[in-house]
Amino acid sequence: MAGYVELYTEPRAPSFIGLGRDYLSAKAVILGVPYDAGSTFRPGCRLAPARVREVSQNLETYDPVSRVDSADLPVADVGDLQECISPLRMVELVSKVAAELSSSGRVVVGIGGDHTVTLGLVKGLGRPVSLVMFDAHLDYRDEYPEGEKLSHATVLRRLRETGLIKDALVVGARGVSREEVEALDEDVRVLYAWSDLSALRDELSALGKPRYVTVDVDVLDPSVAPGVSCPEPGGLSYLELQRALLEVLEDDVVGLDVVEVNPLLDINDVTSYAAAKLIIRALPALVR
Ligand SMILES: [Mn+2]
Repeated sequence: MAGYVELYTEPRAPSFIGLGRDYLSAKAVILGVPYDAGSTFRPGCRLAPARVREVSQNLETYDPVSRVDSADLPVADVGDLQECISPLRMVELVSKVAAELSSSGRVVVGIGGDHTVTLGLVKGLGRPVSLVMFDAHLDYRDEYPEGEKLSHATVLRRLRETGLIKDALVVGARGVSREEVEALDEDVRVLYAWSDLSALRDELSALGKPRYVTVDVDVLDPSVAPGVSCPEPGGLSYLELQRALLEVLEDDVVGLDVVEVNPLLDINDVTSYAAAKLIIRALPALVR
């Protein structure tokens, strides 16, 4: 049986931290989605999967505290989804590949691509989940730009409409519109960037399970992650994000993505490095 993975993905060298492609025996699988037609401002994040893989070669994968080396874990890198222009086709292909990969309980780790790719990844889970979204923005517009229903600025709204997201917690938001805030319902909670992040634990205890986690790297401060399409001042430090992410990953997480790295706008690849390190640190929690 030729599966969707063989049909719609291509291996990419170098692989993320040198992982193999054998997804059948893996507990987590990395999938790049080089798609940025949903970027409303400055394109370029279709180049992120390749750049994040490349810089991952230069990062240490060993954690001296847990004594776990992420490069030794049962994780595979299947490469990238074939390139898509249409958002509907991208969502369809991503969801088919993600569904196949996540059967047998494998956790898919998506590397975007713009934030629209999360729609496909969540759809691929095939069951309702609760969402934790790290993002400078709410991505809750109905149309953006005017007339466009499927862009990175509308992704949380579209996710809610699919019924696949029971409830959601947005962490680190600070660039929001009146329209979005007024449209939020009580099942979407927001921990703004200026709040005390120690409130995360209480917020998580009120959130349903299982959980899908999406990290838009623009949640980081632009001084930490300048390579993003829509930077917003006042963001998290790298360690604040890593700590918060690891806290979220303590409990019943069925999928993760890291999106919106834009290598064309980056400085010395620091944003790609931040994304790669975050994934390296997240892997042990995903294969437990
Ligand atoms: Mn976003």
